[in-house]
Amino acid sequence: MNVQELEAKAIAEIEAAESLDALEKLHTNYLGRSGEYTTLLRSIGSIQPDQRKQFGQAVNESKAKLESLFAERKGALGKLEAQSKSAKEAVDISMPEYPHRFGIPHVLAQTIERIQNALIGLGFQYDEYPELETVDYNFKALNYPPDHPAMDDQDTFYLDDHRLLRTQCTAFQGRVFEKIKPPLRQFTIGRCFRNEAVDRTHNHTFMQVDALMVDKGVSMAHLKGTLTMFARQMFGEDIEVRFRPDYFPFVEPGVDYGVTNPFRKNGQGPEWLELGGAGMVHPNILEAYGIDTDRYSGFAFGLGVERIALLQYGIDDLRLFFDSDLRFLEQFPA
Ligand code: FA5
Repeated sequence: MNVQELEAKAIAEIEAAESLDALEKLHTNYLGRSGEYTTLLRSIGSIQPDQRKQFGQAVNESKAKLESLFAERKGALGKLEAQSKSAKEAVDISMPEYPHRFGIPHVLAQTIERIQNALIGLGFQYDEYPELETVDYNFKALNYPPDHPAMDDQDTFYLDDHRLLRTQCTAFQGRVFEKIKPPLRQFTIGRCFRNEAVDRTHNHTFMQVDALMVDKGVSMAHLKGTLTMFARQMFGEDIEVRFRPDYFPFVEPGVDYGVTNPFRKNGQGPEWLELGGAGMVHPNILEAYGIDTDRYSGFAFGLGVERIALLQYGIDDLRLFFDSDLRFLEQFPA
């Protein structure tokens, strides 16, 4: 190949090079130490002596021409590559951002907050108590005679002979009496556990709100007044309350507490719904904690939190609260 042919081939390839890498390789192939131009120069021995000078000059001029062509092409390709790199890395600020998903409090958490606000408004103080309780606080301190059948209604999960998962928040009473002297107004909300056949209104794990008030001259009238005010705050002014005699070992007298069903239409659905139990604190309990029953008396009540939520929202199955189904939960924005 003579100089002209080699140069023409090199120019065509330089112009066709599409990247700086490819161009670099071409440079080595043609102008590198063992490139095509070096090979061509070495062939000078086979040229007629009087033509050697001219040959040498032609090769060197061609090399110089190629060098400047390489430099030119290198500049152009460098620019192109920089442009496409920044185009690839560019942030498109006109793109809409991903929508944020904000959580909402669970419907039961909303009900709990309303219960807390209502009772705090009535002068009660809130605190939390253990779910894993002793048999003593859950039953014995609450005036259950040993082996009394009332305990059978509240079968639960025992860890051993002395510890169980509490069956009722009423278990908080012994702990309150041990640390607070009357006058006192305390309440708690928390999980309770029972060995229970699960249905629309019963679960093995559920929540109760329990309250306890002890002061001078506390009577059944205070209990009824408190639970009437509570019902109005939770369900509205039109609600009616009902108290019927009932038995719990820790109250005397004891009542069950129900409210009118706000979702009853045209005689459909139950007229009254039971929310829980209540009564005057049994004197045996006050005496066991050294409280003078000639001066002090008290009332207590314990209500189902899920039952309150069912009533507030007109839901007919408490199992929905535990299913974590967003289609249900999203219906209760805070
Ligand atoms: C009690 O647990 C008493 N400790 C209430 C009490 C407190 C009476 C203070 C007197 C003084 P009872 O077992 O009826 O009572 O339960 C009270 C309420 O808890 C029920 O009315 C119901 O609303 C709720 N409850 C009870 N068991 C379940 C359950 N398995 N699932 C959902 N809610 C329940």
